[in-house]
Amino acid sequence: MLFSIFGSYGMQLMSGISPLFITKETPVILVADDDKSTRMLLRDAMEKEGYRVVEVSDGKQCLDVYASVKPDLVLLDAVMPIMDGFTCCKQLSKISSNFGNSTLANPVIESSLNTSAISLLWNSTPILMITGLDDPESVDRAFEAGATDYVTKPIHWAVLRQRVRRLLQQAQLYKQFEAATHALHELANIDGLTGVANRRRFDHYLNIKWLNLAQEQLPLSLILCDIDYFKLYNDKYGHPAGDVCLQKVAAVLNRLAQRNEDLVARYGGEEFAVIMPNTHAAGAVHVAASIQAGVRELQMDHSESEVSHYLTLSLGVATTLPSFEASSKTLVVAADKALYQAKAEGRNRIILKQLNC
Ligand code: GH3
Ligand code: MG
Ligand code: MG
Repeated sequence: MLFSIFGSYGMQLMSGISPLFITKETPVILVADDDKSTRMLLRDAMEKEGYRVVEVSDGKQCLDVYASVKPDLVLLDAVMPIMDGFTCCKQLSKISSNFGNSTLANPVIESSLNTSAISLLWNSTPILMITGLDDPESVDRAFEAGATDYVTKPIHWAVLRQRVRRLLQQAQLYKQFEAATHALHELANIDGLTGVANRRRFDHYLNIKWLNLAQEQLPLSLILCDIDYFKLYNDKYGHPAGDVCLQKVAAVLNRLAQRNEDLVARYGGEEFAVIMPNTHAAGAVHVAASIQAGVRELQMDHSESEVSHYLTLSLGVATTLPSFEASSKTLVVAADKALYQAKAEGRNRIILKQLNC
């Protein structure tokens, strides 16, 4: 496996230090140094290790190519014309921490695993500074600028090899950690069948929005919708077809609840919810009507239904002005009552309950 990973560099790699990390792609090293002969020596040493090398001759060029090269590690000279290594390092740290933040945006998981602290340590592509400056002030400046490690010239090649290797391993471990966190986030918050938020995420999000909107004195709307005669649908067309039906209904909801802050969730078996922050009753009923129409337009045969030849939904809509005295439960109870009434009055319809607004 390792030979296919490192391709034509495999034999040279084996003559160096032992190959420990397993990656499908050859690591890419971005070398920024204004001295051509140093760049050539670095390229030679890195290629011998099995890495791919991209060279630039100053900090500005390094920033320019960074996004397209997507290096696994940057070897950065401190003293260069146009833009020095310290300035470049600062900019690079900013860019890569912005990339990293988006992957850890979930508050539930982030707080429970304290990943934010870890991401602060390892949220970027490692930057190894190589320089003739070894006075304490320059070393401090390099780390303050965001360098991950520091070696001085003349280069001790065995040390450099080991440092590069260790930094690449750590970066890769961090990526694996991020992927695992992402998978955990999916498991904890996403409904496996339909891909929309699950009940846990629904509860969490509703509570957060309740408090935010109580503070801002803005309305909060909730739609609860339930497929009509779904038991009969399963009985007639089979459980797998019922599953496909749930996926299609979820897709309609996702398409039609368009606002940034809207959240579509699977509330229970064949019941879905849409949380709509900062939405008045009229707006919520409008969305509910478009959802009802969207499901009708799927024209999914439902020969056992007593209200239509096609699959239909009953929808309960509730709107309120959240307050710190009441809890988000009141909104759920109101939407549930509205849904119950929609069922009782004949199904395939929308009922609205407004609370205190
Ligand atoms: P109503 O119009 O009153 O809502 O009637 P209904 O038959 O839709 O409601 P009921 O609560 O009696 O039945 C719900 C059905 O939903 C029964 C259950 O098997 C089905 N169901 C719940 N979760 C799933 C699922 O994940 N997949 C499938 N295929 N069916 C599910
Ligand atoms: Mg139902
Ligand atoms: Mg039901």
